[in-house]
Amino acid sequence: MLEERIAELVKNRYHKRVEEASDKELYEVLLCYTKEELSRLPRIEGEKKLYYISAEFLIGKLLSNNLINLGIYEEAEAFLKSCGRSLCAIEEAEPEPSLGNGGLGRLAACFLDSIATLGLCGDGIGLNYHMGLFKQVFEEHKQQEYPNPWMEEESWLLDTGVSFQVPFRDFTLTSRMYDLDVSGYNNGRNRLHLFDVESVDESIIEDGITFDKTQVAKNLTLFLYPDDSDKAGNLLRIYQQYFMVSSAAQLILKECKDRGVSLRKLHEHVAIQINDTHPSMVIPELIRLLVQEQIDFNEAVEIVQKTCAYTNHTILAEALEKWPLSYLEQVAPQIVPIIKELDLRMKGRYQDPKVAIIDDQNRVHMAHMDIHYGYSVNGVAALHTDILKHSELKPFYDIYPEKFNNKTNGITFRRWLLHCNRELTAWIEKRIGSGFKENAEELEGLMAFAGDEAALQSLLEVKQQKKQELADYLEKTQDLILDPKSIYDIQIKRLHEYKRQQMNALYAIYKYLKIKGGEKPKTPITMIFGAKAAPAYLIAKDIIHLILCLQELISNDPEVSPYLKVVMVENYNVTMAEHLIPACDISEQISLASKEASGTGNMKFMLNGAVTLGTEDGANVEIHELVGDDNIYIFGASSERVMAHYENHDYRAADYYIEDEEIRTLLNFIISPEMMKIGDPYHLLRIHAELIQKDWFMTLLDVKEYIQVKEKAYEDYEERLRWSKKMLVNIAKAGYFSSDRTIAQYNQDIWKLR
Ligand code: Z15
Repeated sequence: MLEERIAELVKNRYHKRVEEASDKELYEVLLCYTKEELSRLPRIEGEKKLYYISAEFLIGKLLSNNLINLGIYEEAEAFLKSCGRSLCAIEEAEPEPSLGNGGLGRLAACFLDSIATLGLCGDGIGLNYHMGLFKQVFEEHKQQEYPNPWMEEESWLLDTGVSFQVPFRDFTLTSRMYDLDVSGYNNGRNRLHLFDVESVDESIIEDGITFDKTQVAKNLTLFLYPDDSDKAGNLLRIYQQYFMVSSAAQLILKECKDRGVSLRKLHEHVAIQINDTHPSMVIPELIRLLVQEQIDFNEAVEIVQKTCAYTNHTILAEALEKWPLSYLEQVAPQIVPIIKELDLRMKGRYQDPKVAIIDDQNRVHMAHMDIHYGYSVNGVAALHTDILKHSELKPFYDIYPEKFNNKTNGITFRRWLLHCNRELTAWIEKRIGSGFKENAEELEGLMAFAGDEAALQSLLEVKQQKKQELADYLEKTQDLILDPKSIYDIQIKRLHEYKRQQMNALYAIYKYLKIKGGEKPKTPITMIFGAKAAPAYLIAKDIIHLILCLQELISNDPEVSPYLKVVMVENYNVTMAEHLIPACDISEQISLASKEASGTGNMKFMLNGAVTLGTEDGANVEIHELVGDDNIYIFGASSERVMAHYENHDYRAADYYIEDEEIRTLLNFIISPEMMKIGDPYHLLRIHAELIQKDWFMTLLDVKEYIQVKEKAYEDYEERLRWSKKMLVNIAKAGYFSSDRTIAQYNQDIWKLR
């Protein structure tokens, strides 16, 4: 069936045999074939339906994901192989949709996979950004941004023909709905609805990623969150958000009417999950539309309150959206009186200005609206939810203790194990059977092999193969040469000061100087970075510059380069992560405690047998509890201590610089003549000064213990079988972090779909 249909498609389209077609042609045929198969899957239905609204869905490539979930990957691979073709090579031809920045968007994609896998009726709703996130290119050791078009003539998108009118103050736009089928693993399908503007015009993009921000009808869905550092950027973001939620609200009400559901009972048939505050305007928009449907305002508020649930993903103040009322007036004045009324009602009940929706500067606190007018507020890891309850959102927790709940994040094992690490999957299956593919907790059964030398030895061989494969891939795609015999120490995530890539860079300096001084590591070390910086985040870009300069300095130093290599991969994205994670020995999760809400890369690494070097932050805390002290490297100040420093304003980086010679040496190397010769003194001086004068995320507080603990990890790596046991325990305990578990909990506690 599969064989005949694929051969037929190749013949009809290209008048070729499978053996003769190009990889790109075969990709297009597989795309077409897989779409046919997807359309045959039954839609998942239910009395109650979830809508997961998110500004980002970082779905990654979809071909192998769909083949795996359809249960036909092996068959397709075997058939192609019999024609002398490689499915892996064909996958390379697929463009990656980059409809997300990082963790938040990737989480939404993992959730869609698990919702369908659990057979829950739930669709995603988002925007169809034509260029997605920018493409990162390194020029003169600096990040440059370019557009990243990902939509081709043939794609996974289905034009539904469904469209809505979205009313703005100065004009009305027509939204058009494009769908992606979301297959469950051995289950039916849901959909991801991506709304687009019919009038979008890619030709207004100038050089790089700049464009006329005032031409909203032409630019609305061009890019994912473009520069928001100025007013035009902020306004555009509000335009995008309102466009998304108005389309969403209209779709939800339309589907209810089509199902014959009375809108007065909306909450019995619909749950809406608001992913961070980007979709928060769905609350006033739904109220507006229900009132238009002749429902009384008070009742509309009650209905919406029983329908909407909010997930918080950060406590970083700058990431919590507060829109000036005047901006909302400019974009969508029709929701402003509703927001004002919602605010007045709460001001009548609670006098504490900390819980006001509209503050004394006339800014609308989107999260506050979600908490007052939703029925659930959840954090994304145990520590994060604790901080929300007892510190960040304490005044709200005091009012609504019953609304707060934790849902520790998770990842889909289909992509982050079965797809990206087939060798490890086979290794596991050989030992505990295939039940773990349906029930991740069965990985625990691997604990029986903790003393099995043959199993531990072969686990090391699997890791070695993935390291070799990464070296081959990076050589082919980025001209980078890796030593597969070295330790792979990897930090991949968005670039942000709180994630502290700068601390890892200081380690590179430390090690460089040690090697120069004659202390060579027993096993060579490869430090791998991957990170995009927001275009307007200057310090983040300086940190990239620092890392790229170190990369060059070290690779040009024959005394050091056999023992230490620093590489920063270009344009880090989901596809790159799928190559890097299986090859990793040491997973860097070194955020300043209290700042990383959860992290999800930490879980992907653990599942692939990397050992974590991290702080007690986000989900690292739960990883630590699960694997125990012997199977993780923990360092750094506790979240309590960090929060106390902020409260008391008593952290001074300069004191560390002045009083600690070792720290001074590391920092001063940044502006040493050898570095200034390679890099741009302006940027190196700026990051040097930043670390001494501000260091807002307390690098210098933790850097010495970080170095110490990392040295210990490298030392332990030498005892290969003991190390392999640590790897095994990490894999065995990773079951908890399956997004199937996370979604089952969302459903049990929040959505109650069945
Ligand atoms: C984002 O990726 C995250 C939080 C945000 O508020 C925004 Cl705007 C983007 C991340 C968190 O930083 C990370 O810790 C968490 O694991 C992830 O969301 C998913 O919850």
